[in-house]
Amino acid sequence: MQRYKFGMDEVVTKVSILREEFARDHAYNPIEHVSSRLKTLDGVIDKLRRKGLEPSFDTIRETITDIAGVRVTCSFVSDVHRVFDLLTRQADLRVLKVKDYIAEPKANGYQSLHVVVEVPVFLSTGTHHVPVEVQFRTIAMDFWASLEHKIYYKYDRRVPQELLDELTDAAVTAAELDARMERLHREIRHRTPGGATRRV
Ligand code: 0O2
Repeated sequence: MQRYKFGMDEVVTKVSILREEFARDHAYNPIEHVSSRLKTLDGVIDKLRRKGLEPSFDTIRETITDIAGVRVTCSFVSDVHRVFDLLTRQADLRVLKVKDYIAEPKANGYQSLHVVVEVPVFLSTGTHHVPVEVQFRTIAMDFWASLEHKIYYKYDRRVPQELLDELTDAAVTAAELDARMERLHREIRHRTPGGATRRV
């Protein structure tokens, strides 16, 4: 677990460096919030059971790639892609898996861009490569996902259908809000000093 924590810390540092550089050199911050978490051993065993696998260190190493998780919340969808590109292009990271739930939202409406990167962790025993899952999303996507997560816990995964329908509907509203805010943001960025807008 310690190696996963170190890998996670490295990714958090990388994102924090990008965030600081943007704020200082570009006077613009595409990253709103960064958080990280290590899955508990119970959580890992639970996930293995859901996948129908027996818990062993080898199966954990081979199949569970989100023990270390980092979440990057951005203001706009374009920022999500921008920060994703900047991180995954870094030479010491290897991209293992990408799941683009923004291009293809889940049936319940869930949206986020997930990537599993392999990070080298340098210890006294040598170099160890650990997977870290990074989830990129907008504030609206994050708002939706945290509420949905809470509802699932509250109903112990047996959520009434009308609530599920309403959640899916709310996800569409969140995506519309994202598109609208992005459009406004672009208009403001291209507003001329006289006040006229140049649409892009
Ligand atoms: P937690 O509590 O965040 O750790 P795979 O790992 O590819 O075999 P998995 O785990 O389904 O299969 O991968 P996926 O689809 O990339 O989802 C991983 C994580 O994304 C989940 O972790 C959640 O954090 C988030 N996620 C995925 N789908 C949903 C969703 O419908 N609603 C919400 N709120 N979050 C979602 P965990 O381990 O499920 O949970």
